[in-house]
Order: sequence, then C-alpha cells, then structure tokens
Amino acid sequence: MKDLAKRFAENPLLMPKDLAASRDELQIISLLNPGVFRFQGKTWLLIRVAESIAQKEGVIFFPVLNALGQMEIIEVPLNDPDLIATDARIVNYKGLDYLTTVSHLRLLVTEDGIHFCEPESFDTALFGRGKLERYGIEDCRVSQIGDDYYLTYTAVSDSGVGVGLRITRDWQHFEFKGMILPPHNKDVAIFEEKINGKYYALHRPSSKDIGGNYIWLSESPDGLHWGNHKCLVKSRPGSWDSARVGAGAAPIRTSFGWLEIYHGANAAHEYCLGAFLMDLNDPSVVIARTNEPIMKPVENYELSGFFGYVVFTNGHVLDGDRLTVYYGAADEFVCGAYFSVREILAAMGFSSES
Ligand code: MAN
Repeated sequence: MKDLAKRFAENPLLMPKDLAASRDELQIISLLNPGVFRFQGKTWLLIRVAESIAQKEGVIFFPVLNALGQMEIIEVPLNDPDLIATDARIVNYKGLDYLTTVSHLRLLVTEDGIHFCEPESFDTALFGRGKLERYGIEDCRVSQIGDDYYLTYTAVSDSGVGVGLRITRDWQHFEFKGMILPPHNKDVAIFEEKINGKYYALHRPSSKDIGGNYIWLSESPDGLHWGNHKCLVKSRPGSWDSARVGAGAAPIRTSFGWLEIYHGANAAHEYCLGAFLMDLNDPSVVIARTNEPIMKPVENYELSGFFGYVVFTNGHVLDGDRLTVYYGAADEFVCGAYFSVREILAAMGFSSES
C-alpha cells in the first residue's frame, strides 16, 4: 500500500537548535513527539524536549532529577566494565537502567500550523515532579473533555516507566494527579467523549514473559481511576508491527467507528504508523486494522537522527476530512503531515459509497 501521508514541504518544523535549553549547562538533544490541541482559537503543541549536558570524549553522562526537581549528572568512563551502552536512548550501569537524556514538555503555539513560537504570557515548560518522574516526562497526549485538558504522559524513574496525569483548563494552572497507571505502561490516549457514561482510554502495558507490548482499553467512572482492562490490538509476528504497538492521540469519531492512529515497531526498532477502527458504542470491539503502514520513514529527517528510522505520533488536529498529524522524526525533529480520514478508512475497507 502506498504511504498515505502528505508531508509538509517545510519539514522538519522544529529542530533542537530552534529552542533554548532549560538551563545554561544543558543542551537540547531532541525535540519530538508533540501532544496537540486547540485553545483560544489556535493550534498548540506540547512537545517533548530531551536534554543532556555536552558530552566529552571517553565519558558518558546521564542526567537525573533529584528530589527537588534539579538536574544531577552521573558521569561514567565509556570503558567502565559495568557500563552497557548499546542503545542511544538507554544505558545500563551497574545493573540499573538510565536514560541518556531527561525530557520535559514545552508549550508552543502557531498561527499557520507550520511556524511555532513559545507564547509570551505563559510559563511554557512542564518538568518532572517527584520521585516517579525523576528521569523526566515524555510523549504527552492531550485530550480535551469539555473545558478540561487531560495531559497523559510517560513518567520515567528508577522505579519504572508509568503514566502520569495533569489536568488544566487555562494552561497556567495544573492539577497534578500523580501516576494513574503504574509501570510498565505508556502511550495513554483518553477518548474525548464519554461512551455510555464512562471515560475510556487506550494504554500500553508491557509484559516481559508471557504476552508483549499490546494496546489495551480501560474504562473509568471519573477519568482518574481505571479498570475493566481489555487487550485490544497485538503486535503481529512477521509484520512491520511485530515487536510493539502503542496508541497515538485520542481516537477520532467517524461514522464507521472510532479511528485510532497507532505506532508499531519491529525487532529492529523501526517505527511506522498504522490505523485501526473501534465500534462507536463499544470500543472494546476492533472492527478493522490496516495491514500495511499508512506512513513509514522515508525522508532523510526520518531515517537518520538521534534514533533513525522512526515516525511516531501522539498528536493531531482534525478539520473536516483533513487530519494534520504532527510527529517525531528519527527521535530528533518535529514534523507535520496531512492525511485524509476518508483515505485511511478506505484502506480498511470502509467507504461512504459502499
Ligand atoms: C524508550 C524510548 C525512549 C524513552 C524510554 C522511556 O526507550 O521511547 O525515547 O525515553 O523508552 O520511556
């Protein structure tokens, strides 16, 4: 199947050099994986900013936040026998895992969907808070439910990778709700409407022994406490999504069902996008799923960067049939692409004419 994405000619829209680091001694390594929302008549991004300190030869640094939310740096010689550094994203030192960068979230606004700036009258950075966010916060989905924006993000610490929730109405005051799903879990997208009186969310627990990295559905009476979990979409052996799958942003209501754009990766960590469709009244019923990716890395900025061969999305805006997807490319840049919802549905066998 042909790639259904129409990439912006202006890509990459944002690169590490475009923003200032959160502190003088830090450098931005990557700008990636934005949550996207509409507020005050404009489109806003809540991007992930991954930072580290300048590396020097023969030494690796891994940053962590201390109990006061300040960055501390651990420094290890590259030839230390207790160091395993084979992945650009994670290292293992003396049996413990660390991230090579610490991420925070940064607010950006745009008039035209292409050029972004940090809004002047807002405090634009959200940092990890407390012990469970010590290695940072990442990949935030923003779901608007009524006037409230639900921010679900990956909270990383030495205790594991779980899901944090903050709620805001005005993007200046945030209610910190702590960890709503414990490790190992990430990729939470809350539906923007209740269904039969309940909140629903997609999430991605990982099971190391039996099971895998699958997309699950759960429901909640209040948007805070989640239960009745069901396994919805699994990785497929031999396919482009053979190793892991995870939800993108909030599902999109269509006349055929809830449309979800998701990411899938194979054992070589090559990330593409696919789609699936859930029943409107009972989202635990998956009606259809694309066999082939709807988007795969092909451009230079997707193939090489901090971690190459990656397209990853957790944010979009919808305008009629036109879905503008913002995505992380090669775990380093923020890019944009247009999709037609009609074309994605047609790829799953649903069209208005049939
Ligand atoms: C994976 C990648 C990293 C991320 C960690 C923790 O290794 O997605 O970018 O920092 O998980 O979430």
